[in-house]
Amino acid sequence: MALPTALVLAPLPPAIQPLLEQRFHCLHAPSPAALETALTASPYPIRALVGHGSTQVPASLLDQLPHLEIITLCGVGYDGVDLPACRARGIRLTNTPDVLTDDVADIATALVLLTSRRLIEANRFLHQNAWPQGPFPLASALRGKTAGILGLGRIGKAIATRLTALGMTIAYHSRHPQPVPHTYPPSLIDLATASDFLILACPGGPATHHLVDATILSALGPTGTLINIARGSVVDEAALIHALESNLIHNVGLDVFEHEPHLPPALINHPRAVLLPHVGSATTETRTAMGQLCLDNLDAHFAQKPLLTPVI
Ligand code: 8YV
Repeated sequence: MALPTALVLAPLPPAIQPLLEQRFHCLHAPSPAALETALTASPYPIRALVGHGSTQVPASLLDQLPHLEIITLCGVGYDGVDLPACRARGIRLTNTPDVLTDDVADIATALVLLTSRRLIEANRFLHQNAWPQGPFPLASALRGKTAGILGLGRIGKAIATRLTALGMTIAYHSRHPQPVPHTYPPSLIDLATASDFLILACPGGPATHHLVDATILSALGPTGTLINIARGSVVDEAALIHALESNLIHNVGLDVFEHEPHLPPALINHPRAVLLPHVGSATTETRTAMGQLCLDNLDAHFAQKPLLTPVI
């Protein structure tokens, strides 16, 4: 029997992709041109779509996939997928929560430490052999400082656990208060005002687009640090650059950006910007577990069994 056809907008991790190729006739489409070719040249109906947390699946693409049954994303985010359009077409969607929680929370914690203790500058200081000219300047301690977490889901809670262990006080704001031993400022601006570190761990998408704007950055204040491990779309990047350059905030630690993989030069060149290339879940162990979860969801779907991690 012919293998079902899967449109692969982003390959699964190296350990898993070969297993996908054994189960599906894979049409690889990493670019718009390749997608156009795949859509016109495929003699077989495309029944599955594989992507990652930032993959864009608009209704216009779904219109070109009349036989699509399931979208499986190698990532916890699914903000690029048109959920109402999927629901209207009866298309199922899966993501990969839980398996990446610890790694992403580790990166958020690393960014807090890198920014508070100025460790990137300290590393650069030695690579420039500047130590003989004098000591590296003092940085700031974490204990007693307030970490304000926007979005207290699995990742937000894991970040809170780590920062509590480092002696920080935790505040959070999310859609609803939760039964946790942390303060709950009633709005994002109240959270920013109360925070030394404002840490973004909320979903991406239209509901959070540019949630962190000039007003929020001004409330965070001239000694404040913005940490983003959520989605670049949550922050008005132009306002962030202005706040950095005008010393309205102290510094930033960013793993996500509005237009990945392209960053504005003003951010690239700013000495108080600690920047990472969206590596929150980027370990061999975690990405392999994410890829396996994608495969298991696809296997379950085509075997008419319950999905492991359904979104819809
Ligand atoms: C990406 C992420 O999916 O989980 C998410 O939503 O943003 C990342 O883990 C990853 O970079 C690609 O798999």
